Amino acid sequence: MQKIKNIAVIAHVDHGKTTLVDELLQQSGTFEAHQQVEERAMDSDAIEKERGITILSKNTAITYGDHKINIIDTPGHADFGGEVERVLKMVDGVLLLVDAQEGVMPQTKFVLKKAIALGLIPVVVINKIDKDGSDPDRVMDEVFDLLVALDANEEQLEFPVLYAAARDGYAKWEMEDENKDMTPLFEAIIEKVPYPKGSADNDTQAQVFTLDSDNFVGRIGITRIFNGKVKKGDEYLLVKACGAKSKSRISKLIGFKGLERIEIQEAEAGDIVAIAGFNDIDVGDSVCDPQNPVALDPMHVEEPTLSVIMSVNNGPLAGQEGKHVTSNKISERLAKEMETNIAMRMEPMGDASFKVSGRGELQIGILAENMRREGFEFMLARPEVVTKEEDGVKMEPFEHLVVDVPEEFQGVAIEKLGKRKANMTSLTPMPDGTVRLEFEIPARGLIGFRNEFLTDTKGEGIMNHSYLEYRPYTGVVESRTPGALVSMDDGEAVAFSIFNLQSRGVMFIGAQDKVYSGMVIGESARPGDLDVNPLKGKALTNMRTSGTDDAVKLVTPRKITLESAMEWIEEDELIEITPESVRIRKKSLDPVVRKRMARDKKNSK
Ligand SMILES: Nc1nc2c(ncn2[C@@H]2O[C@H](COP(=O)(O)OP(=O)(O)OP(=O)(O)O)[C@@H](O)[C@H]2O)c(=O)[nH]1
Ligand SMILES: [Mg+2]
Repeated sequence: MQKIKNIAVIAHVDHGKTTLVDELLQQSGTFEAHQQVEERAMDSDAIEKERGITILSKNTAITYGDHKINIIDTPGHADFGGEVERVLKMVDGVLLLVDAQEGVMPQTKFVLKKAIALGLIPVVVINKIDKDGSDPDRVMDEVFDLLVALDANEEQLEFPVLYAAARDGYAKWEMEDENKDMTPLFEAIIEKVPYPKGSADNDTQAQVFTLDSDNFVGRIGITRIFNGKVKKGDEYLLVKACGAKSKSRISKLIGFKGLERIEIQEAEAGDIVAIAGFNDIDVGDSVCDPQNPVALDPMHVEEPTLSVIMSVNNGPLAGQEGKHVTSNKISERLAKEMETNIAMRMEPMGDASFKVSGRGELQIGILAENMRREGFEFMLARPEVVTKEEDGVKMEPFEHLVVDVPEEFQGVAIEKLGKRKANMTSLTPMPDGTVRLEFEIPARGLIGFRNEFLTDTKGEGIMNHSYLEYRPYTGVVESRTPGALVSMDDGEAVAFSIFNLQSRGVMFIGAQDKVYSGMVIGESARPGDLDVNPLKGKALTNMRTSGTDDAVKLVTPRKITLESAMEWIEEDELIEITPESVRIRKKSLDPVVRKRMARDKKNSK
């Protein structure tokens, strides 16, 4: 039997997981000498590359001496925490990376909590020790305290620690050691991570943790084999989480080697392989011996905490820029997403609309971004938290929030968060003159907070949050104060009128942009919406967009992105998303209806 180690690399966002995997691939000699490899090679998806973040967990395998090491790189952003949760059951050890300067952050806690609960012993890697502000001793203490707080057992508290600069390609056991290469980390993996349990002689038991597809063979399930063997051409029983069973033959078996996939004939207990041949294979399914099927526990992933209504675009510009615009197409696409993305949910709401739930705005935003790139057109409403009832009490999700701000902004941050029902749990002055504030806050209070926070801290504040738990509902939380500038006509915006409107607030559109009645074209400088006419006036020929003629200068409009729009909009507004545009509009395009609604709202207060 081959000697195998299965590990997942886990950490808070940006602490260097994917970079570390690059180095492990490089230094294990997995690539051919002439092979050109991109930086952060595991971030293979287009949006991952653009944003420099990992969204989906992905696996690779390397050979070190006589060992095969299967490595799963996981995403660090809190919204993709579900990915990490499901992967942890597939491995026998984790590398927990912690930035030597930032230290323990909200998602460090979340992922470590899950790993500890599963009984895994973390190999702690204090990374980025090359940074000027790094403080490995402090960070090491933070990790230890966190493990104690998480009720780690004695064995787990004796976790091994290494110091590393993944980007520079070295890891070491002691800070005093020389900066050489990754050998100490390879040794730690071989020595400290247990071998897989289970045996190749038992009946087959494997579980799917990721889906993939291939134009030739269709759906592929990436599985961890816990017992027995899987052989190409043999028949197995697929057992779904709901208990449904179906028999099929493995038409193709694929093994991993670096960034490549190779066809193999057979694999056995302990390994991670991809299998094709089961048309309805899903994440969480068990692949079992047909004679003696013993399914594995279905995967549990924490429930979604945020939901958004997605609906068919019914605005005046609908259908002009997208290919897929019908409710059927949207429904099909969402259903497909839910098969692979077990942390998300979808529920048809009637009226060509769907409730899409996930872990956060980024997760839902990435789905929407993918859809628009595929040619979809649709609308999104304001994100709402998912509340639930426990023993007759209304409960809502709470988040653990850490903000790092220069000292002078400490006051404003505390004040603003107080209004959003945040409860401060600690205040720590950091060596670099900033202050680290920790809070527990209803997830509702965080919706739309990022923009405000960045403005208040002149862009210098950093905020990070991660799901904590459900707690009793806290009542009304403050929301956006400025009103919207709403267009009262259809057509193309005229530079002259935009110039005149600039003094009223911040514009979202520029000259010649298409607008329609009820579309939000800017943020008003005052509370309350204002109907304005962006089409009025003469089309001046001497208008300049820049230059010294300051009498007619147009300010660059604020760019509306999918995520900034999700943060910004109010309950009575929608985001219109097409492959080419992101627009904000009022739910009701009719100004008379809006006036009546505003009056009713005022009267009911
Ligand atoms: N100074 C320094 N920077 C590093 C080191 N390792 C990684 N980085 C940088 O940190 C940034 C984030 O690295 P990634 O490898 O993408 O981090 P990640 O943990 O995979 O991020 P997510 O997958 O989005 O959670 C990149 O700009 C890296 O170049 C290091 O040892 N030292
Ligand atoms: Mg990454």
